Amino acid sequence: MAETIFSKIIRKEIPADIVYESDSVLAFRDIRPQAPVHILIIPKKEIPRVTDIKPEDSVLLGEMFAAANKLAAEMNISEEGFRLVLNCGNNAGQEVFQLHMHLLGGRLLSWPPG
Ligand code: DGP
Repeated sequence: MAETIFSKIIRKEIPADIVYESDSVLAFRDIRPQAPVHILIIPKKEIPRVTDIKPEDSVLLGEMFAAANKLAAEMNISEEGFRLVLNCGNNAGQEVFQLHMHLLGGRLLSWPPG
C-alpha cells in the first residue's frame, strides 16, 4: 500500500479522533477543522485519488456516503445542511493521497469555494 498518514491512522499506529468504523470505512475528525463539524471519511482500501476509483468500488463508495449520512444525523446537521468534498489532485489542493470525503457542517458554508 502506498504509505500515507491515513495508512497509519487505519492501522492505529498514530492517534485520531475516530467517530465511525466498519470493516471497510473509517471516519475521524480533521486535525485542522474548517467548520464546527469537520470529519474525514476514508476507505480502508488503498485508493489514492478520485481518478483511481474503479467500477468495483461502487459498494464501498455507497458505504462512505452512508457513513456521512449517519454522522451528519449524529452531529445534528442533517436538517440545516452540510457539504461533502472530495479534493482530487494539485489544483484542488489534495494533500493526502488516500481518498477521503470531507464532511463539513455546523456553520453557513459559502459558495463558490476558494
Ligand atoms: P485534502 O486537502 O483534501 O487532501 O485534505 C487533507 C486533510 O487531512 C486536511 O484537512 C488535514 C487533514 N489531515 C492531515 N493530516 C492529518 C492527520 O494526521 N490527522 C488528521 N486527523 N487529519 C489530518
